[in-house]
Amino acid sequence: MLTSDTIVAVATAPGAAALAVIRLSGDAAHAIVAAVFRPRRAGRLRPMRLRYGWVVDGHGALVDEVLAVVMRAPHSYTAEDMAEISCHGGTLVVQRIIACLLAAGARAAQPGEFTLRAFLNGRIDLTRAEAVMDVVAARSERALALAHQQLRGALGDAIGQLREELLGALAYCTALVDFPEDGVDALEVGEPLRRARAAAQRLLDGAAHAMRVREGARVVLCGRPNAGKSSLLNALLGHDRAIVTPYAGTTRDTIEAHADLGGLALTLVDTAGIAPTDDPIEALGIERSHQAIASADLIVALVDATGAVAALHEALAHDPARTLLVLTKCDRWPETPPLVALAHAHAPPCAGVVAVSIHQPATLAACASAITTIVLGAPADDAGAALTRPRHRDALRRAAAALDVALAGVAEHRSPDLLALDIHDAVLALDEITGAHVDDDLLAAIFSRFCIGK
Ligand SMILES: Nc1nc2c(ncn2[C@@H]2O[C@H](COP(=O)(O)OP(=O)(O)OP(=O)(O)O)[C@@H](O)[C@H]2O)c(=O)[nH]1
Ligand SMILES: [Mg+2]
Repeated sequence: MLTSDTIVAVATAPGAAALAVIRLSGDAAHAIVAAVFRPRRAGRLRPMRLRYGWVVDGHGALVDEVLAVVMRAPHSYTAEDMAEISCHGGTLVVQRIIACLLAAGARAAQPGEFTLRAFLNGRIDLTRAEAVMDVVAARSERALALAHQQLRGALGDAIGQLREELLGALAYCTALVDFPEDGVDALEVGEPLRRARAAAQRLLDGAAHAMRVREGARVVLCGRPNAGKSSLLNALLGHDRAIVTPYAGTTRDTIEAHADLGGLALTLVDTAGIAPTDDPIEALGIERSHQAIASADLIVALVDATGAVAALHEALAHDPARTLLVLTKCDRWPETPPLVALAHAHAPPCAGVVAVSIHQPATLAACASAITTIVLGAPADDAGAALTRPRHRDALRRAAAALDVALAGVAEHRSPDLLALDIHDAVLALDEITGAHVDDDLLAAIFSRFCIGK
């Protein structure tokens, strides 16, 4: 391991709290903590033993009552010598302790610098480093489960297996370069390449699903005034977020709310009803509705099932493939003929059709389930491994393209040195995912999104 300067940061959220945790990592972490910590009972700090005492400043004045612990490299988060101080969770207390630690020789950590060190020291690969942030940022049960899976190494391991297949084929081709008269055995090279290509495809097929699970989706409720948009928003949220009245034109601005629907983090957007208007305020609201629809991952188009057929066509005018058609107020159907049959018969193909009533919980559950099913798309079928970021998907696409070229080369009996070049390209693309081969700009971009102290 390289020698490293010692970084310090508060690892807990700012503000008043029961506790705050300050962490240090680097060669001098133990010495710096020892310089500011006065244990109640004499004796050195020993690894993994929590000690009770006080932090004192350079003049010997008491700063706070704390618990301190040190960890010895490589048995720590960063794989370096580390220390943690649990103090009272006040903004000023934390600032003063950090000032003491800086005065004793530490330097303030950059965002994500602890996890960056864990990566640079080889304790975790880049997929697991990213998963650390995903665990912190997870807004839904599924996103958290996915992040934990990746933290345990599911994606890193899957990419590692792919890489092994390729390295075997690469070694074979490289060995043949000195014996060109032997020619490439199409099975010896083709089989591992085909296996790797198929595994890459399975991961690529599940990428959209995994990214949705991680990022959530923006679901926009739209339709004519009075269609029941705000009522559905409130029903899906389980509380009254938007005003509902019998008067058309109640909602004038977009209203956003976060919901965990079926374990998926969704941003639900209620909009002003779309209808011809001379009122300039209403027109501004409608303009916002159109903007919201344009930014939607899924458009939920509401049509009052007791209303006019024309509304059906309007509802599917935006982007039918991204639209779930929702026929509302279905509790009223015994009195008025439903549009359901019409919707199925006349609507252009859309992502789905459901009927709801805010008075019938089963219809609301069906609507929620239709939303999450459409948003999620096809699930990945690779046990646990998933491409959770565009960066993973782009790199694996490049690996797959290089493999396609190599496989075509095998079929055309191309020379082993040329095959080796293509296989090597594929390996490099895989190494970008795990970080075995990655440039500093990408690392800086990834870790700058971390919080300080992580
Ligand atoms: N019977 C019945 N009435 C409903 C249902 N959903 C909404 N309503 C009623 O329809 C009226 C309009 O509902 P809103 O949710 O305000 O409709 P909206 O689409 O948000 O209307 P604007 O904000 O004006 O565009 C209210 O009186 C609701 O109580 C339903 O499922 N069944
Ligand atoms: Mg409304």
